[in-house]
Amino acid sequence: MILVAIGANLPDREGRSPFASCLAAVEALRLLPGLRLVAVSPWYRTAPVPPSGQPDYINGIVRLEGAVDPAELLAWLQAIEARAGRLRGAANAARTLDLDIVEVNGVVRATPDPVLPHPRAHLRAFVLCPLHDVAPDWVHPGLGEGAAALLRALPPQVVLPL
Ligand code: PH2
Ligand code: MG
Ligand code: MG
Repeated sequence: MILVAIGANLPDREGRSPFASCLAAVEALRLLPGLRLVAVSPWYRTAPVPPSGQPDYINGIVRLEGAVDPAELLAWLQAIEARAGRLRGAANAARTLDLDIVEVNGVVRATPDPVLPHPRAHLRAFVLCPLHDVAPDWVHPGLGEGAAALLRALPPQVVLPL
């Protein structure tokens, strides 16, 4: 199982909304060579983490199946982000589109890029809620806990279904 988290909180250059950018990203992810997109989560409106003056995010997650080299997948995702007008600024800066690899077939690796599973996925309700929707049986390959248990361990975060 491959899990890609999708987030956006800025309109793109053409004024396309963050939600529209997320939906366009799903269509781009359907076309990745050698992979099959098997589920798209519901979408959530989420408060920025850490709290800031940024606009709320739209977040969701897609589940794919197939074999892929994680570095190659990362390059594909960065190309999709670039097409959506993504500029690389400070960490946690507002963005037109963010595609994060959460999980690749149970691989655990500490070396970038990418570190797997995503090093902050277990701390983020905006990842774990949609993750639980598409993969309720997923277990964090490093921590041995499922999404529901990881969510219960977190302080409250604002994650509202769209
Ligand atoms: N992404 C971040 C930082 N903070 N907060 C929310 N709610 N949603 C995100 O996708 C998000 C964030 C860095 O990638
Ligand atoms: Mg991110
Ligand atoms: Mg990212």
